[in-house]
Amino acid sequence: MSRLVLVLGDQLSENLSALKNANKDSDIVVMAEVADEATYVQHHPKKIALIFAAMRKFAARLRDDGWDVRYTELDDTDNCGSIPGELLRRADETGAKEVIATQCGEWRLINALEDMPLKLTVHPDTRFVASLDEFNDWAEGRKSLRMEYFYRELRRKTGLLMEDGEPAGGKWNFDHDNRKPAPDAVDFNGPMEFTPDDTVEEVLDLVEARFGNSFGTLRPFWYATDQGQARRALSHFIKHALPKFGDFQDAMLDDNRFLYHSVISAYINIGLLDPLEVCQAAEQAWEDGDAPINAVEGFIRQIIGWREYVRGIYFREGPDYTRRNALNHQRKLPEFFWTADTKMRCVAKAVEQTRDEAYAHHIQRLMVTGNFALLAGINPHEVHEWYLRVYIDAFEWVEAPNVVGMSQFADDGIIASKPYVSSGSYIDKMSDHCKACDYKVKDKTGENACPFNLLYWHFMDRHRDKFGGNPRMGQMYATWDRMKDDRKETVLREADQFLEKLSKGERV
Ligand code: FAD
Ligand code: DLZ
Repeated sequence: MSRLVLVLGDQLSENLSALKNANKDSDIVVMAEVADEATYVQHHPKKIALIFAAMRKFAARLRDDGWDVRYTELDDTDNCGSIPGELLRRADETGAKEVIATQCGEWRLINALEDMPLKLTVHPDTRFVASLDEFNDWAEGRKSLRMEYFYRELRRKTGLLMEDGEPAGGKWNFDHDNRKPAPDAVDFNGPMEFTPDDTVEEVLDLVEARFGNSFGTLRPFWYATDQGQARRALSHFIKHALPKFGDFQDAMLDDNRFLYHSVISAYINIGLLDPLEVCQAAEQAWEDGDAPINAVEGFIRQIIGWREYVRGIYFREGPDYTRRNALNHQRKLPEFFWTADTKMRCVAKAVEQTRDEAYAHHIQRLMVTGNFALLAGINPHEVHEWYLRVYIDAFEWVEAPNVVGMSQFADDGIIASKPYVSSGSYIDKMSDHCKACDYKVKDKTGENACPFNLLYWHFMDRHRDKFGGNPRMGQMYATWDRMKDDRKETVLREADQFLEKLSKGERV
């Protein structure tokens, strides 16, 4: 008897475990564009377009390869609107009684599938370097789960940048050579762009009609939507940007949205690129003498280090992770996260480019929008929902640990050993935003003082009970303690005034 093989919108890989465990001659692939997935948060229209277009192309590829694919388009009249509903409908249609799936990336959908009245066999998602069992074995019994040590295990496992059992270049980590301030000029023109073909155009019309009012600009749409295009985008990055990736990884510029970043996270996350293949391509560039070790090691660490590690944390910590709020932050997300209407130029720039591209690079996410939300005490669940909505690469398994854990410290330090907070001077050092900002980054108090300067000390002061004993923050508390009392009072008063304006929805 036929079985149904579920392929989700972020599982578009030929070597998907569900496909590998199915029989092409007798089993039936089910793929469905459904309202539940398209609306469980109000995704950026570019994200929905990428997923639907890539799903349609992948379905065509599977059919060419001989699979029987039952594909439901969003506007099909008999569309049941949810993944379990579509599976039940296809089971009715075909007489199938069993579903084969690959573990999906959000607890929400895992639970919905488990509740479905059909026999379900779930295979592990093998599109990662480490299995969840390997992560849990590594994590078991450790006092703290620092990414760096897990990363080293995966370097050994993959052999990436390893020479005779030792790290290539004599060090595991070359960050000391990275993270230079923003360059005066960037000689990379950004990610490879693709003109929409007929399939993509059809999807863009659909998305415009159904989701055109959501936050985010749909057109121009330039993302890759199949494996061939994604591989070309990867090669373009390796050749033209990887050599300087490390140097300017943390830099930000008013007039350059991508600097030397790869912009491939969405392609990896939905299955168009394989993470190991990406890392091997970067390693090859180093072996060929085309990219320096600091760039290549830094890039590989993001993928086999951070990406694998946050996935392990998401599944280890369980479904309540997105509700954690260790610092009891309760302020509402300010409206300017949607409008970009703020005098803080760095924030306005990050939100504008998020709206236009569904993309911001790591430091914009962590040290601009994330930093602001943490300093201002925004409710971390609201912050989490914002990130899940606005970025093209956002799926809960990767988004939530980055936001709830790394950026908002809401998991009480499982991921970060100290909160990622900074005053305006960090943003000034790493970017050119402050030069043209309405606020003055050099002003620590007063009418024009950069809000990051005020809020930084406010954060440190109000969370002293939690962080006062943290050795990595001792120096900052010592600086605060050395400040004169009247100066401290001014800083805290002005920060309070700023936060009051923020809560009232006044323009800040
Ligand atoms: P590059 O800077 O070129 O890095 C190369 C690759 O490394 C990325 O494509 C990505 O696959 C991987 N990577 C880098 N950093 C991380 C990380 N911290 N976690 C996981 N993978 C990483 N990444 C997502 O894929 N989805 C998200 O929803 C997401 N939300 C984030 C939210 C916050 C608050 C922060 C601080 C980071 C988040 N990240 C997320 C991680 C990172 O910012 C993005 O992966 C990266 O910006 C994507 O751009 P890029 O492809 O140009 O990456
Ligand atoms: C994100 C997304 C969207 C917008 N739409 C669909 C869809 O219509 N059909 C589908 O199979 N998958 C979609 N996805 C991806 C899923 O939301 C994703 O598989 C889960 O969140 C688990 O990661």
